[in-house]
Formats: sequence, structure tokens, C-alpha cells
Amino acid sequence: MSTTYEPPKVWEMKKENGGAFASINRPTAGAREEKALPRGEHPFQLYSLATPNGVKVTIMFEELLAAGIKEAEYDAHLIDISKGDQFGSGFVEVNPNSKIPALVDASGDKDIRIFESGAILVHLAEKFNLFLPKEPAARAEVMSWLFWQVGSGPYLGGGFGHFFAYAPEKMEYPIDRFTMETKRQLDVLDKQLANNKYIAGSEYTIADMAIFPWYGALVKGNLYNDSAEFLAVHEYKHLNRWADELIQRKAVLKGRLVNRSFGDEDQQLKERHSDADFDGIDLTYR
Ligand SMILES: N[C@@H](CCC(=O)N[C@@H](CS)C(=O)NCC(=O)O)C(=O)O
Repeated sequence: MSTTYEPPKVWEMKKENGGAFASINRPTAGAREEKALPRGEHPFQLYSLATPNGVKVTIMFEELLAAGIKEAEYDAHLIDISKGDQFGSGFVEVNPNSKIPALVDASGDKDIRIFESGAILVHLAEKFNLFLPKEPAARAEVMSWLFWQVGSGPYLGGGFGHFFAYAPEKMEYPIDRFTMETKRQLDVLDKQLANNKYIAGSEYTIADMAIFPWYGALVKGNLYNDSAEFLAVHEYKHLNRWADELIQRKAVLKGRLVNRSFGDEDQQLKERHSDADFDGIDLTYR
């Protein structure tokens, strides 16, 4: 593959572009096969995978349960995106965008579907009145950082992570462009955390839960191979301080392992249906 490219008048899909995950990508939406979703007995049915976007939600569930909210019990079903589970008809009914995480709130008379990790966090925070303050200024700060993450994350994941770790060859232009932006984002967070204990101020909120699985994992060296050294993440000392504090929280340690089907065997909780499922799982952050 050459790094110079003359686009044709009209783009057409080639069979394979060689990148990781290329085999599941198509330029069309919608179900590719009839496949019903499994259903457990709890009020919440989560369909997910322990990628950073999935982990935002499982941290939230574990935090709600740790706070004593029994009504937040959930079944977490594994969606293997490398096998195309996200294109099954049942999943597409819950998320027409075919991406994890997707949630069914079955706690009321009628099921409510929620997709987009940010929307799921807000739904749960509002429902249980936790991790999202009501006071207008404090709420606006949390929402601003939450939407900051949802808008900024794709430059880190789809931009930097893709070209640094997944593209079929290393290309200077995109790696340079997205590294610049990723480091700028890390600096935004570092400056915010220089003056605040948590992302949105003195309280731990859904903004922390959204940002930790991406930027916390990045500075802890848990995202995109050897990117920590490349990005000199040790330079962001306030961000490191915050990430180190968050990994002291049991709910964070638990949430990051739910729906995990990769990595060390003793840290994989593929499906979660009760707290007892964590028996035998090593929660150590590594
Ligand atoms: N903006 C979405 C992004 C979700 C997303 O990109 N999910 C990825 C995994 S991290 C996915 O399901 N990819 C499958 C695919 O693209 O087919 C959110 O925050 O929920």
C-alpha cells in the first residue's frame, strides 16, 4: 500500500484494506443476520464488551451497587465485536448504530433502550440520583466534561490508536497529526486535574467514569501497546495522580473486567449475572 493516494471520482469498497477489524467493516448499517439477544433476570440488560466505551458503563453499575443501590442489579452479556455480534437483529434493535455498549432498562412497565455510553451514564445517574449533581453549575460542569470525552475520544481511539496500533503500516502524517491532538487532550486533562480532585470538581462523577477507561488507561500504559512511552505519559503528573486514585476504587477494578474476553485468563469475566461471578477473578490493576 502506498502512502500517496489519488482518490477516484466515486469511492468504492475494496474487499480488504488490511487494517485490524477490516473484515467486519462495511459502509452500510443495519442487521446482517437474525439473532435474538439473551435475556437475564435483572432490571438492566447490558450488551457489551470490556473496551473503554464498554467499561464506562460497567464501572457505573459497579459503583451504583457499591453505593448500596440494589435496584441497579444487571446482567452483562458479551458482545464479541470481532465476530460481528453487533450486527445481529436483536442487537441492532437496541442500538441501530451497531456498537457496544447498549442497554435495556427493563425496570419499568415498558423496556427502554439506550445506546451511546454517555447517554447510558446520564440515564443511570438520573434514575438513581447519584454521580451527577443537581445544582445547575455543578451539573453543567459534569455534562461538559462528559460530552468532551464523547467528542474527544474518537481522536484518541479512531485517530491515534488506529494509526499507531491497527493500521496495516505506520504512516507519519496521521500518526503525527493524532499524536499532537492526543497530547493536547492529555494536557487539557492534566491542567484541569491540577486544580481539581476529580474531573468536574471535588466530587467523583460520571465524567470520571467516562474519562478513566480512555485517558486513565492510556497514562497507566494499558492502551495501544507501547504508546505510553511514545506519548511520554509520565509528564502528565496530575492526570497520573487522578488515575492512581481511581484504581483504588473497587468498583473501578471490577467494572473494567466485566465482559472482558481478552488479556490474562484470571482477569476475564466474560458474562456477569451476580456479584458472585467475581469469585476467582483477580482484580489487581495490571
Ligand atoms: N460513541 C459510542 C462509541 C461506541 C464504540 O465505538 N464501540 C466500539 C467498541 S469501543 C464498537 O462497538 N465497535 C464495533 C464496530 O464498529 O463494529 C459510545 O460511546 O458508546
